[in-house]
Amino acid sequence: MKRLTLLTACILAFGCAEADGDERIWFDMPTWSGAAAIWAGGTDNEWESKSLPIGNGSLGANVMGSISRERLTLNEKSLWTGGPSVTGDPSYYWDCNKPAASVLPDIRQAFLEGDDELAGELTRKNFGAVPEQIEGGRKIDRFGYMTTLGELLIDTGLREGSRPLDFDKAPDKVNYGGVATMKKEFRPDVKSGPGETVDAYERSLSLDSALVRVAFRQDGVSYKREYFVSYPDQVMAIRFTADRKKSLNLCLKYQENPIAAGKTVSDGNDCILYSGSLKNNGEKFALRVKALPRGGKLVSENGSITVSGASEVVFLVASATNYKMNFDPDLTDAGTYYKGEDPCVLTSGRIEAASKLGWKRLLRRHLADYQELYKRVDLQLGHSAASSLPTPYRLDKYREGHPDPGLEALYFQYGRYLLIASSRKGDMPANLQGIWCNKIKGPWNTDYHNNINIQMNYWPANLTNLDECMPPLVDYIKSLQKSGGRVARAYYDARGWTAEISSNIYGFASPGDSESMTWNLAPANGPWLATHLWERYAFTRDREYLADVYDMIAGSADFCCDFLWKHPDGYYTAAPSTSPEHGPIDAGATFVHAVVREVLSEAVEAASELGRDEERAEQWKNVLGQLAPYETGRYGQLKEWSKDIDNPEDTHRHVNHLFGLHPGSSISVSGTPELAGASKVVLEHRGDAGTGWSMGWKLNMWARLHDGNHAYTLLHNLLCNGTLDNLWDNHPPFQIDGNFGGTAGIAEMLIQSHGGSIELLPALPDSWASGNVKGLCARGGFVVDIAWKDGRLSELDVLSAAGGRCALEYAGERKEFDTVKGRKYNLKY
Ligand code: FUC
Repeated sequence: MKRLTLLTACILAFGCAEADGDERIWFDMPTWSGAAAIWAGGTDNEWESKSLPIGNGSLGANVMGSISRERLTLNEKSLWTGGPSVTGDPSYYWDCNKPAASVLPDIRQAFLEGDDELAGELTRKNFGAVPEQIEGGRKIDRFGYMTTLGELLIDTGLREGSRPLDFDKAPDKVNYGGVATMKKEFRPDVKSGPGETVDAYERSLSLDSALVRVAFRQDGVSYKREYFVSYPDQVMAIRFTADRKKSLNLCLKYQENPIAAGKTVSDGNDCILYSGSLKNNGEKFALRVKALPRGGKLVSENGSITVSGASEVVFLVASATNYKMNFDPDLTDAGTYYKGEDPCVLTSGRIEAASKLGWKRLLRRHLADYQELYKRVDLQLGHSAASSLPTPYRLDKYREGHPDPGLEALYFQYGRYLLIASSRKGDMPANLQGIWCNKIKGPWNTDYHNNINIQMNYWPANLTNLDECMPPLVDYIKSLQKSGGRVARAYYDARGWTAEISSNIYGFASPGDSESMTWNLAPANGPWLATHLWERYAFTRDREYLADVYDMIAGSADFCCDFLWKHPDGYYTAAPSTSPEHGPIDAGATFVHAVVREVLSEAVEAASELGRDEERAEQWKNVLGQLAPYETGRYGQLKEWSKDIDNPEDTHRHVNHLFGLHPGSSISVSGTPELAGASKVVLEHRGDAGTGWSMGWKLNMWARLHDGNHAYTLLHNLLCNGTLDNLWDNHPPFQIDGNFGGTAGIAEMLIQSHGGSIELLPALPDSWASGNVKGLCARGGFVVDIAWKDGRLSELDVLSAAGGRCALEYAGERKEFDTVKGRKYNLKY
């Protein structure tokens, strides 16, 4: 079908896009029903860019929306291999640290003598973990990975649309302007005009309601499917309807993850139950599906559910594992993380309760829960002609250079949606793919990477009014305390705790066993995580919360004091250290000092806020006062390493040495203009391309430099070169951090509060001449609504959620006043 005709048809057929608002991601083409999980021998070219994700923080699903078979990929966030039970001997898991601290004096001496090679060699040999255990000639993977929960396949008995193109021959790589390589989206030419097999097809995710809908017509019958995952009721609910009575003939089957041992059985006449355990570590899990049809015949036998001649069918899906977060694990107990309730019992209770509620009440409860969070923030950047187009075409038009501020606002809100769907209280945090992975073993184990990725996931949380998404991150940090204390002692003879490059759901804090130190030597990652504990307080001013997390902040500050080396020149220095994930093993990487600077200042503030630890805080202040300072190099750049070896041609994706600019606060345009200038030189050298998250981070940094137009360039690049058709961030492959970095960056363009005042419109680009945003949060406990016209602030309301003094800055003008908790202030500039 020609583009023009198709677009016109879309606008006519889906005028409802307007009614639903701009806040939806949608497709006008079904995916191919013949696709199947790669691990089941299939081809799955469309999952990454065409599926629509839903979730409630623990249960996640992707809707494919194909015609003759619906396919849902499933995840339960705590379904992980590895951990202390992997060999039945927990010491194998807990005793993998090397006693490296004793080698530190030799490494430092080597640096002093100018023998960097020896310092590097000693570091490489000692700062990894002991190698993985070999059993029966096989390496036993103690770290593990999040694995798929399997898939639900629902055969519909309908005819597939015609498909002239062969999927297997799809070119899968294309280079967009030399910026980033991404998978080429590949559109099947399914006929979608009237009279064809499939007509008026639409698959959409509404951000307003966290609902996926699939709708189409075939042979004069309109079919509709709806999907959501409820946090309050802990089930996924699916509803199939048709506008001609008795025309639904469905057969639902569960496709099991082959690395598990288990069985799917029918449970009564309307339910199936899978119960099993991972072969690798014995983690137990269950999945239960129950059908509630209206009319027709229902049979459940041999592990499948068949409904024939029904007018409506609701499926309820529940899943659970026996994993339970454990902040004080027994290091001698292989099952220390598997003390959760029996997953069969848990899922049975959830399904029973949900069946009693029924579709309508489940939906109402889901909407009440979700919308309370989502609707707190509204962003309007302007309308665009392309807003009613299916998302892939809209993205194409944007790539062709057509402005689409609505798409940028949609991308902003999508990050908030994804965070609500992947991070709710009671579970581990959003991982590298949030909660959505279609593989047995996904990229980088679908784990928690501590050298940018998990932190980026949480940048938008408080800033965009989603404090309820923070508890999983706080719990994750808690889960690293015990093991992190062992790491601090073994490698640095330090008090407190830290965590190295990657973690899992089993409190893994050690390095990996690799000698590749640019990623494996990462002791600043624990302190970086600790800064998030303080940040949450800075936004909420919740003293009870601060008292709860204080020991973790203080422990991190202690760790920093101990792991630094007092160099004979008088400065506390990180030796050995690295800048992620390139360059030499250094005698003082800027990134590490920047993180230490942040966490020590925060610990000092936290102690004073709570009136605790006066003496201890003196030590923190003392180290802070003698910390190796920032330095500029021969190009005027902020130096990345202790030597002036930066290469202006280096376009590496990591820009961690600018940590003080963002997410930290030790570098700012007004407070440290020279350092801000030196940071700008670095950003210019690094360039405006990169992997998805890298562009997301640079967007935030340019916003902090108050250069709205350059920040906008990065946002534009992120959308053009690092975004898939379903608006997922593309590293490549799909990695969710860039979505969150993008959302936070857009917020940072509109409001900043890291420097002691609330800066309004600090980085407004020319492209957003007029607009408004409601509900963004600022440190100090303020909620800000602003509108602007022709590039000038026109309206301003500040709600004081915590009382206290409020300082505002706009266009060089400062206003300061005392506030009363709970009062809203309308101000003029
Ligand atoms: C860090 C990054 C990579 C990737 C990985 C998951 O190591 O440097 O680009 O995002 O995490």
